[in-house]
Amino acid sequence: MTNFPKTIHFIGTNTPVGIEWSARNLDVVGTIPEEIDGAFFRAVPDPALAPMFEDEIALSGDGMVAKFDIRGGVVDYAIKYVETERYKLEKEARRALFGRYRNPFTDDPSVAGKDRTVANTTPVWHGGRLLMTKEDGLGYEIDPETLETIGRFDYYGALKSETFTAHPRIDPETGEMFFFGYEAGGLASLDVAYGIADKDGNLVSEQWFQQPYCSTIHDFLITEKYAIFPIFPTTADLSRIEAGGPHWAHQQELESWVGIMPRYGKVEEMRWFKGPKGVSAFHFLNAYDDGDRIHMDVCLSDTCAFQFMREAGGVERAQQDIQGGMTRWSFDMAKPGESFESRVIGPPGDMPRIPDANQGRPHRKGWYLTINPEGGPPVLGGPVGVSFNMLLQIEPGNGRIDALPLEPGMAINEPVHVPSRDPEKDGWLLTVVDKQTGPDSFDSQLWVIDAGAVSAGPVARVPMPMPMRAQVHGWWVPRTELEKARARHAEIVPA
Ligand code: V55
Ligand code: FE
Repeated sequence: MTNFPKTIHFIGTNTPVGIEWSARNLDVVGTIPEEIDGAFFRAVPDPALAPMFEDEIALSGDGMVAKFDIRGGVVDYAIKYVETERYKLEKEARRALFGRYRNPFTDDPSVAGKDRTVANTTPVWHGGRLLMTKEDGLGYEIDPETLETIGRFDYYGALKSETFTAHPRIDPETGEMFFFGYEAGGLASLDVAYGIADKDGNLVSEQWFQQPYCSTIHDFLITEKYAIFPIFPTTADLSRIEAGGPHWAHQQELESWVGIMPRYGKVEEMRWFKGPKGVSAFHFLNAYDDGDRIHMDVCLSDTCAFQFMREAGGVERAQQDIQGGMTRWSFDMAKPGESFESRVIGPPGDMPRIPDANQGRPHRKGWYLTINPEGGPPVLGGPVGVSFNMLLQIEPGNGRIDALPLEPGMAINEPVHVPSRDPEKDGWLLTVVDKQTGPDSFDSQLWVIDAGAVSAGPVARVPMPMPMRAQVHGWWVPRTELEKARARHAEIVPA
């Protein structure tokens, strides 16, 4: 793979791999607990072809869907490309036809009007369906057993939005999926679609509203009562895009906003709260109701984490100079006004996780990734170009922090959480860890970590026999869910 640009987007753990492969009965060092029974799906961007432009970025890599299938302490692995319309067109042409990130005006004229999404951000499981998602388009449905692509998923024509978030939220009690799509009505439009699918995966509502300016709404939140849409000032401009320029530019002088509406209410009930200027967050740990108050935990930074978005907005700030912290924003819904409270509850970091059962409910613990200042120079790679090298556990209630720092030259990807059958236990974290062995070469391992004892390190490790490109997000699906989906499919399509 020597024909890729030698930029941060294609070196280190972003070195293209481009190999579809599978292996059964991988070696396990240590013992994987029996109660870990299911599939760890991963979204891995991996460009199949060298880009049209030298300034191509990591976020445009073709989506690959990977699966660790774990049962009885045994691990199987497989990874395949998501066969998006874009992937298939470029495969046929044997060269890149789609140009810059989220800019169709830079494409080869032969693909005008074709679906540009690469479905590379989150594998989402809901209603017995696996979707590979990216926020610039609709999800692609994937066969969870073969990893083959079934096709673009629009709820059988019911969904009107042109886009579907990579961060839907699922209520653990009702099984409903709450989701949104921004730029729902087209490139740089202010339209945001807010949707609900019932536990069986049927679309039951879709409402549209307008955001204050066209921002990148990467993630949102639900509580038992509310849906929460945070808006940060990284904005799109249609004339800039039409001129072939960047889709996003960070505007340091612009306010942020938080829109909050009853989650089963009408979008007209949205209340807008005004936040600090210039801040940014891509992910939220969780939110919950506390009487009339709402608390939400934000992976907040004082500017946008993506260099190419800062540059486009004229923000000159080196990656290592970005400040931030895990920040709790608290809203009093009984009081009028636009203001809310803010306090830092943990170190800076991102890729947060809570147990699925705590979604929208109070969380006692949360896990996320950070850069350890004492961990040596961070490994290059990942979505923003530098990798995390420490796993953190926070307990917002008492301020306690536990950490698993990695050795210098190591990188950690976002974990998934697997619940324990023992209510006294915190469950397990599964994550892929990379150790640098050369400029663009790594030994990667799947680690199984006791979520209640992260500093103790992994209880089991699975050395991987092939190179692994940096993951974005993952999703844990218990065996019972996989089997229910398989049984339902067998009813519909008798073997
Ligand atoms: C993110 C990731 C994306 C994207 C936009 O993590 C934002 C944030 C992997 O793709 O297109
Ligand atoms: Fe994300």
